[in-house]
Amino acid sequence: MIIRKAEFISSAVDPRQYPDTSLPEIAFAGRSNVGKSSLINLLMNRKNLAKVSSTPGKTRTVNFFDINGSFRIVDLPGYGYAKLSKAETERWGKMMESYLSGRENLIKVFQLVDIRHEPTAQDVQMYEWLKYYGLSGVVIATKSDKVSRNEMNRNKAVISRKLGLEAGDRIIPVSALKRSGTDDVLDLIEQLLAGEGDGPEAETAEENAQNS
Ligand SMILES: Nc1nc2c(ncn2[C@@H]2O[C@H](COP(=O)(O)OP(=O)(O)OP(=O)(O)O)[C@@H](O)[C@H]2O)c(=O)[nH]1
Ligand SMILES: [Mg+2]
Repeated sequence: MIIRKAEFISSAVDPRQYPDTSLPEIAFAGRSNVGKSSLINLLMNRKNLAKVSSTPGKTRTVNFFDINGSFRIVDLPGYGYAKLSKAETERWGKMMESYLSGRENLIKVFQLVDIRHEPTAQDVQMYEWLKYYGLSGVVIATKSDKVSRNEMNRNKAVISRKLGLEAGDRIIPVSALKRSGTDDVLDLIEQLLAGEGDGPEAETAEENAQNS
């Protein structure tokens, strides 16, 4: 996939602030500091599209990005941030729940986990949530520059077992530092978007393309 355009659209805390549902969306979820925003910048080949910080809790809202005018990437606020107050945790839960449960144009949520560590209880809970909403199946293991190839394979197996991945599910190692893994993620996004196009709407889109 060639990224011709990647543009920030809006930040939302509430469904009323979401953009319209005309484009399919793929969201990135994961623990705070796992590297969601870094990966989005890497995929889009842009330094500061999504805000990155070494301090956990940088992304506090649901952030929408328009890609090529044909789909959206959604940067979700991280969880498991130690300093989060009870009120903030509740706010996070509400924000996530309303996005995950009610977003008709959301086709997949990529779950990011740190390749160095066994998934936390919250990672497992998040992934269960995605399963419940039919949005699971893609796990991205970040910071692969921090482990050897042997460790990578071993840790992938641990992550896979702990999250309960099934046949056909994917686990993709990436490194924002070494800029690796992006082609795999972009190819997968392309496949997901193509699959989304099955059915009558895709035919219409194809016809439109042929007619133009
Ligand atoms: N070594 C290494 N560091 C990374 C990688 N990806 C991200 N980081 C670093 O991890 C820190 C957190 O990255 P972010 O992209 O802001 O993480 P996030 O998941 O968006 O965090 P929140 O917005 O708090 O939810 C930053 O200091 C990044 O530079 C990676 O692949 N390798
Ligand atoms: Mg972030």
